[in-house]
Amino acid sequence: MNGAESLVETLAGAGVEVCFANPGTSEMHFVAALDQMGDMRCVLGLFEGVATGAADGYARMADKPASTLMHLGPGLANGLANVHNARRANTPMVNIVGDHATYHKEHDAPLTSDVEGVASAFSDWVLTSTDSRSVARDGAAAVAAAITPPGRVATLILPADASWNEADGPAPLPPVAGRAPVAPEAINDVVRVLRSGDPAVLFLGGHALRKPGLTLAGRIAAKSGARLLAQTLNARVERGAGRVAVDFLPYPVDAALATLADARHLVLVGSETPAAFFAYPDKPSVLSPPQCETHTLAAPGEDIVGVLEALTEELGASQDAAVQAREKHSLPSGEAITPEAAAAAVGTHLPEAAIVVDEALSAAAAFISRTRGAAPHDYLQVTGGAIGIGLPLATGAAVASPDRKVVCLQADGSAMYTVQALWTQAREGLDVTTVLLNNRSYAILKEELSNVGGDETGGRALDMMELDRPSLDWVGLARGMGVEAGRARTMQELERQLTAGLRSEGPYLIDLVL
Ligand SMILES: Cc1ncc(C[n+]2csc(CCOP(=O)(O)OP(=O)(O)O)c2C)c(N)n1
Repeated sequence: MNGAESLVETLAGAGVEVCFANPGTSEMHFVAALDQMGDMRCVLGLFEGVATGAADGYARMADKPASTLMHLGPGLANGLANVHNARRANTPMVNIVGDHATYHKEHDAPLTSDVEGVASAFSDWVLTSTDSRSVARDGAAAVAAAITPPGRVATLILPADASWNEADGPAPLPPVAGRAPVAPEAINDVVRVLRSGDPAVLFLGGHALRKPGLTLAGRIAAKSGARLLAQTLNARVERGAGRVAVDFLPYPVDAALATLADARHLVLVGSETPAAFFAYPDKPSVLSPPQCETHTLAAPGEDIVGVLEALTEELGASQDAAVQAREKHSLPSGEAITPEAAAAAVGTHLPEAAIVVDEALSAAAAFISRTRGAAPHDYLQVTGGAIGIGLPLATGAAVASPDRKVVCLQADGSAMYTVQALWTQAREGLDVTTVLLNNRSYAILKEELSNVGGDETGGRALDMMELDRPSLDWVGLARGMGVEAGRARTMQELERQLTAGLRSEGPYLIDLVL
């Protein structure tokens, strides 16, 4: 057995079932090992950002890591924006990055770079295997690092000779610490706050937004009068009819400030202290008001559900909160499609147990609001604000959840970063309906231009935000990659296209002309 084979067997033995890959020469032994070992599904992405975004989507739904396979420093660099998003989602991820053979590095061949340097900026754990006999142990350590709560990015760099030289065999997964229990003092502090009658917000993130956590948070809110609020961008929220409803902190600074204006206490439950996405002239960076005290009930890696259980007991909060009612929107019969009307149609027709991927950007608020009372679904967002994740995230989510419909709400500019994901969806026959929000512009940047005081700008600046010269043929692009597609210019056409897309069991793209 060589080093690469020992690695594949180690990963598979540790529960890593899928590898999202874009390989090169230095990874050929790993690729060959995938074939020989046969325990791992290998999914090809035609750009590394597709592989990393798909690994993120997979892990968000499967609750365990996928591996990626990338080609030296440049391959990894191509994938990093979505590694960043994954890290911000606390996604467990195992990146395998091939490198030159150890003895070849000194020759400074064209693909030589500081791979550890490239990896370090976006990984929680980085290691270069020194030789073939340590590869299995290193691989097991990488999986252990990735699944350490709340979920981390581990990058293992694999020199070619560590791949092809003789190894001893696979290595077992070392022990991994579970979620740490919360200190009783933190619980007591929050009990005191919630009993005080002061206006309090339970600010939810991570597993607090899955059904068991939300149900408990709902009871605590019902008993204490505290308000529930989720982070602006979340890895995965279980929402829709029958679930405890939770609003997301809005993205625009003024709206976020207004949402938190009357809070006297902000209780972090698996979330981070809310900060503005960007600084703006004359606006604060911190979104909670000055008189508001922040209390950490549970850090993202702590036992969030356990502490919510303890808190419900302490407060005697045994009554379930009211749950979200099913909402069906009356669909406007007018001709033009607006983001709001499109969102109402999607919310009304969303199938039960769908996975919704939201890279809708300027239309996101409309979709969040109109899917609130949709059939129960999971909602996945762009956690790190690096665009170009929607199509890959949907791809990975569909690989993880073959029995569920994935609906990808995809802004057009962002789609173009990783459009190759459509080809992977076709190749793998994935059940993804993409609603492509074709507004032919970087619309959100136009808003941002005026937010930073750039109202006076002229045509040249605005031209950097227009995608209409030439306009993109989305139906043609999708079909060119093997994905069925149709165009909707009116609400009637959208309804027809939604029916076709949701009925299809493979990938389908709706070019929604806004
Ligand atoms: C990796 C990365 N590059 C650039 C940006 C800056 N950026 C934010 S939004 C945006 C344009 C988004 O346009 P589109 O996806 O069409 O959505 P719309 O604003 O039209 O709704 C850009 C370029 C970013 N957030 N991430």
